[in-house]
Amino acid sequence: MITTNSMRNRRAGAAVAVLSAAALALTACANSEEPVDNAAGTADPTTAASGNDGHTGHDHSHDGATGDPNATPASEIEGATVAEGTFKPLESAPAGVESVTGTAYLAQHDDGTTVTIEVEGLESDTAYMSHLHAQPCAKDDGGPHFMFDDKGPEEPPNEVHIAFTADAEGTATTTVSNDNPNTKGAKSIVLHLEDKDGTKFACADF
Ligand SMILES: [Cu+2]
Repeated sequence: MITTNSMRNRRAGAAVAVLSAAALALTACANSEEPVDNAAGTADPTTAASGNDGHTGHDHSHDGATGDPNATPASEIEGATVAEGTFKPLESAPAGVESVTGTAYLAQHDDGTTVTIEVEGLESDTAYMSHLHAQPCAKDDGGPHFMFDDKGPEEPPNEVHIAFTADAEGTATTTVSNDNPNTKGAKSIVLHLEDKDGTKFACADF
């Protein structure tokens, strides 16, 4: 579902700065085994200096990916075009998260992209990871990560990652922003366990 917010936004700039300041991040997906080509990446010097020689599937560094529960949610950014999706459990969802529900919002606006997720049915006080993905949920559970530049690094800010932690009730709401507005190739958002395989357990189509 696509909607357009009617008024201009004043707070998106602050939200974008949160992400732009931290360019390093992990990748939790199985498609992240290839070495990162930093030379083809973005101009952010902290990314280029990371010397990241490729992911081994998972680590616990969330720089550039940690959501901000207090940021202006994507659904409330003035002047934004907002796509909305509903989280459904994947067949691979293990016990504990097999009844996960929720909503994802993908907003495009003058300052870039903002993603907000609202999730219920998680395990209490548990950390998870999510990303924008390049395929619909019905195709290979969302397929590989969405990348703004498909020859760029497999990490933020070239990808959109959202680390989040469920509260005692097993719910989580958080927001991440990116200064690139071109999310045309982002078809879904996938939720992952923080296990060594980054197991996909839920997906929402945009
Ligand atoms: Cu993912």
